[in-house]
Amino acid sequence: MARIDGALPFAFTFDPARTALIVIDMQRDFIEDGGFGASLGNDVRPLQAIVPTVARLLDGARSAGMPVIHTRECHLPDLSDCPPAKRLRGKPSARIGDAGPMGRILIAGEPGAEIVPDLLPLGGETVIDKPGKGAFHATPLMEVLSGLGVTTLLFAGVTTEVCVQTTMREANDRGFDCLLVEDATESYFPEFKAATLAMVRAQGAIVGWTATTDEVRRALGA
Ligand code: TIU
Repeated sequence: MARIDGALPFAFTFDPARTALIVIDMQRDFIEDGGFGASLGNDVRPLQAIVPTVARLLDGARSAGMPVIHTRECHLPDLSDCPPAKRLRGKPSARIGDAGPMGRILIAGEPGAEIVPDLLPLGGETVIDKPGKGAFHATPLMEVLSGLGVTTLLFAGVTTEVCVQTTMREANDRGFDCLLVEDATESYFPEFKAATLAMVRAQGAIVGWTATTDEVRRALGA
């Protein structure tokens, strides 16, 4: 068993052989100018800043032989999996499916929907395309995790309070012990990231634990 004494709200004990790392939506559409995140009016630079940290976390997980699952929020080219309620909400500068500098916004197969070059999945790693914010909704993720026999999930990616938190809550309800790697996740809103970390840990780890990339790497012997 591995143990992170400094995890919050209390020490986190886990079996690395029954643990997977889930990296949520580290896509150009959220991290680079001209994508979906920017179209919503956000400054994408804080998200760019965590890429090296996520790379170090990936390195630690891969060195430990831990399964890695990458997700991508994106839709079919005909938008049949994008509810109008999602596409038409608000007044973004470009909507899902519109043409942008990285191809059609949040559409599978377009350059913007790809994971950023520094974090590209390796052969053999699972990539889950998801139409929702949560990665369990309308995807095979649960079957993939059952097949791997994992009971514990480590989470990284963007954005903390939207797709990462939604997926972590979905996983918590499905019986997984969940740990959010706090410096390997980011939000466009610092106060929302801080609030998410606090609410995850509150009430005796009601959603799960938090720890840093270095703490996770040390626990994995990296
Ligand atoms: N807008 C925002 O903060 N996030 C998303 O739309 N998707 C993800 O978090 N991946």
